[in-house]
Amino acid sequence: MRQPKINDAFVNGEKVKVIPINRLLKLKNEIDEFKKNQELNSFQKWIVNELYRFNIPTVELSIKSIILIAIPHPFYAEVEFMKNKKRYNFMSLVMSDFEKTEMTLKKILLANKYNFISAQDLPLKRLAVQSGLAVYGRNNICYINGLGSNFSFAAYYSNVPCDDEYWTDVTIAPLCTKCNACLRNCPTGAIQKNRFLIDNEKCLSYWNESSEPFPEWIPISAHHCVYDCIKCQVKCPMNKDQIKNVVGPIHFTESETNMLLSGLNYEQQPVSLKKKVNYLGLHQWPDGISKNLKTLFELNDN
Ligand code: B12
Ligand code: SF4
Ligand code: SF4
Repeated sequence: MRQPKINDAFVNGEKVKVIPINRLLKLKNEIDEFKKNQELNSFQKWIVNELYRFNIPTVELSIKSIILIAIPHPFYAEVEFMKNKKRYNFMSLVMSDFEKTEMTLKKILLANKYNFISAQDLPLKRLAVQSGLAVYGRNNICYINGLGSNFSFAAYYSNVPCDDEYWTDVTIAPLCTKCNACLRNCPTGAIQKNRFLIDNEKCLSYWNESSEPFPEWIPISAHHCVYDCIKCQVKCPMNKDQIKNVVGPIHFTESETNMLLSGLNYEQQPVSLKKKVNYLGLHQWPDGISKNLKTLFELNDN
């Protein structure tokens, strides 16, 4: 049977790659090799040893491929909070629309008598780069022509046949050889001069996704986002067209701000607040948001 034209079904800038399932074992062996030869911190060890899953699930579907989709999203949102009658402006990331992507995939695959299931905890960047969908940037984030780094990946196992032989070594974007803008703009020194792999335990995103207090070595001036961090992407020349793709301001009233500060359970939030929370993706890090907001208010009050 022939492969359906999955790419043509997506009309919002998504980029799709169908990868033969046997590449997963190849990738597992390559990551095993990487683990043997590299000194890794505890977080990296946890990711490569505990998080990644290389077992092909035993399900009714006869899995033949992985469908990897890069789903664009606005570069970031300007967000506006009211606190003690004062207005505060910060940045926030915006979620990719995973639901819509999955619906589109379902429509095209079912129409062609194929099916899929969600694939969790694959090494998505390596899959994308080695299958030729993306390249690594010096900041360790993936880039795709036309999207910059401004997308999230979603992966699915499917019974769509695929005989694409292409598989390359890890590749870095050519522009990175003459540019260090991300390294210079990283507020915590997570991007290292002498090593490609970032120190992910130093990455601001690691700390503001967690409920742990910020360590003292992170300068208060580093904080700019309600969660995560955009510093190594905003100054990147490969994102020059993405800078126009900013949404907002998204306004949070005084009472909404207080609800977020109090760490109120996301399920208990009023619908209007929940909508904003889901759009921005604040619900992903319920433990971090209140702590991050307090730090941002403190920074702006001084
Ligand atoms: C854990 C995690 C985090 C952690 C750790 C990040 C890290 N770099 O390790 C934290 C919380 C810090 C984080 C932050 C971010 N994350 Co994150 N994260 C993940 C997750 C779950 C795993 C990442 C991972 O595998 N890390 C382990 C290291 C070892 O893997 P690696 O970075 O790919 O390293 C490889 C390369 O360095 C390569 N390599 C080694 N030497 C060399 C040398 C050369 C020259 C080359 C080219 C390559 C190369 O081999 C390494 C091993 O495979 C993935 C989702 C997934 N399941 O893949 C999302 C994911 C990577 N994150 C994503 C995003 C968007 C981010 C942030 C940009 C969010 C933000 N705005 O702050 C930041 C970026 C931070 C950064 N500079 O990397 C996206 C990336 C999309 C994209 N465009 O690439 C992903 C894919 C999630 C998704 N569903 O889309 N993240
Ligand atoms: S800022 Fe420069 S070095 Fe960093 S990813 Fe972009 S092009 Fe590469
Ligand atoms: S996300 Fe922020 S802290 Fe992490 S590497 Fe990029 S600039 Fe540095």
